[in-house]
Amino acid sequence: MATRFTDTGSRGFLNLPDHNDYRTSKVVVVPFGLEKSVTFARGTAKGPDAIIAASHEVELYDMLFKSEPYAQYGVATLKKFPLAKSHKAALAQLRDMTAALLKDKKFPVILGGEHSISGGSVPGVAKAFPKGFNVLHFDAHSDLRPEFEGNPLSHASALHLSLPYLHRIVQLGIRNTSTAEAPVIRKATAQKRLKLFTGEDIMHGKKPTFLKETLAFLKDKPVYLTFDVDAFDTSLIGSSTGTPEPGGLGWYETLDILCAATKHLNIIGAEFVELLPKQGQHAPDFMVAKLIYWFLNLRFAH
Ligand SMILES: [Mn+2]
Repeated sequence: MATRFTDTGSRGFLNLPDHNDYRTSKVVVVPFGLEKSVTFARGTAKGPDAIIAASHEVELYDMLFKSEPYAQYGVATLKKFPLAKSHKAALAQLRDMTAALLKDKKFPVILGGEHSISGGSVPGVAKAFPKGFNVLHFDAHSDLRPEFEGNPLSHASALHLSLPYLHRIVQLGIRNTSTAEAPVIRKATAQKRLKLFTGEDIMHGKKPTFLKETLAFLKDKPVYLTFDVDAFDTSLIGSSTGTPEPGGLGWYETLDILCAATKHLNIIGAEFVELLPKQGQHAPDFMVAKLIYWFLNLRFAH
């Protein structure tokens, strides 16, 4: 394990030279900049590098905890490795890595890359948690298309690919779904496997009970977090994501949800996908890096 999963020395996520050893770190960051099925703006392959570079500017003192919580968990970052050539083989590669890390009692943080990586990570979680697990999903899009433009492995099918493996899923911040997804949503909702809350439900007060319902729905099993950065309102994420949608989550609302989720749910791993870094626009890169650090603090220092 240690030979395959070695850290990047002093320049991994957050640049923690004294707390980046694989053996002693609870968190392992996996850069997985897969970009195979992107249909609108391109460039998400550069997401992991941009997040790691921006993380070096994140202040390690967390104002919520009034300390530097990273020392309590440690973060190893994997050396960049070549992704398998075909889309299918790359997903299998990520499936095996995710399962191996979880079986090694690590907390994987996978940096995409396009959202179709869930088609690898989620089956990997299923291997490590054969008694079942739930998924908490932040996104502007429900990503439940059986296929998109003839491709069942499309980023627009990320959660459709994941559905057979998971027990239950809650989708938060959704503002865009499609005719093809409506029957999938109806069926999974009727089976009590899916709850979907829109951007309006959360940000416009349409469903004030969304958080309570989310926690109650997911708490019976371990939870994997899949976070598409286009869940954020376009005023925050701008054009630094492939398929932006207006009307999304704010920074404080997102932190509030993650604070409650880390307190009440057993989150066992996470992925952050669809950042498309743009030269000269560093605010979204920095926001995602800080989001991941503060999420880890909430997860491990609560
Ligand atoms: Mn999305």
